[in-house]
Amino acid sequence: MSVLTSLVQSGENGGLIRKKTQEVLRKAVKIGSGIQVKEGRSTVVSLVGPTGSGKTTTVAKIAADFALSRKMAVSVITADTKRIAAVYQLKCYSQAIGFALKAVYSPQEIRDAVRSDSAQLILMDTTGVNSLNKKELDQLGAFLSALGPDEVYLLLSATTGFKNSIKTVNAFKSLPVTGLLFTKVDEISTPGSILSIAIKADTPVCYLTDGRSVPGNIELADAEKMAEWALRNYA
Ligand SMILES: Nc1nc2c(ncn2[C@@H]2O[C@H](COP(=O)(O)OP(=O)(O)OP(=O)(O)O)[C@@H](O)[C@H]2O)c(=O)[nH]1
Ligand SMILES: [Mg+2]
Repeated sequence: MSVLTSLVQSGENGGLIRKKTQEVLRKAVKIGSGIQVKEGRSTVVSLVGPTGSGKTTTVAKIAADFALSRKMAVSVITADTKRIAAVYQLKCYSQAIGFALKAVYSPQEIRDAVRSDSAQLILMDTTGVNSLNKKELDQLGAFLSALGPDEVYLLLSATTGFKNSIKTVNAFKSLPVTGLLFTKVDEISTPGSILSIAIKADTPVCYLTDGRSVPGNIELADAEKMAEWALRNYA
């Protein structure tokens, strides 16, 4: 039995210790406010991350939230033109949800696409990056420089685990990441590891996703809830 388990289970004091521990954890994790749409100009947000971390699905979820629930003009730019069917995947969502979609092949095309786009929210999907590959990271960096984003969210799959997630966070430090977005939270039984990653990364957590449904299965990060998760196994 771990020290924490025995403490939170220690008779009358257990509840108090649990409450205090939760409070410490809640204060230790940074939480971002999520996308704040600007007045009078487009707000530009890019999702980046390792291959298969959920970037395209999450772009569609965010696009659906802003276009359908908030009735805003949304457009999506995809810089993922290498993988077979990558553009097709977004095209299906764009038709179902009703957002404009543009594929770009170079940093110059990104500049032109943003300049000629008047949508309230512009989202950019990107190619999955192998964080051990500096060339791929540099290429992504060039695309982000051309985009000039307000926010860049690094997507981490909750299934990846602490060590590899921190390696990814460190590798992406060369890019202008403004927040973390954890995906696939529904696939793990110990979501407390997310809290450890967030605290170690010292970067605000903005959103969590917990399923494959589009629209839906995305919510703003909540420190209270995350701290509660961390202690779930110490009931
Ligand atoms: N369970 C679960 N699956 C998810 C979630 N988000 C995405 N997925 C699934 O994860 C897989 C990969 O999602 P994509 O959105 O294609 O990931 P990606 O990062 O765009 O992948 P690449 O473009 O190949 O790098 C798909 O099968 C999605 O349905 C989530 O929150 N929970
Ligand atoms: Mg993708």
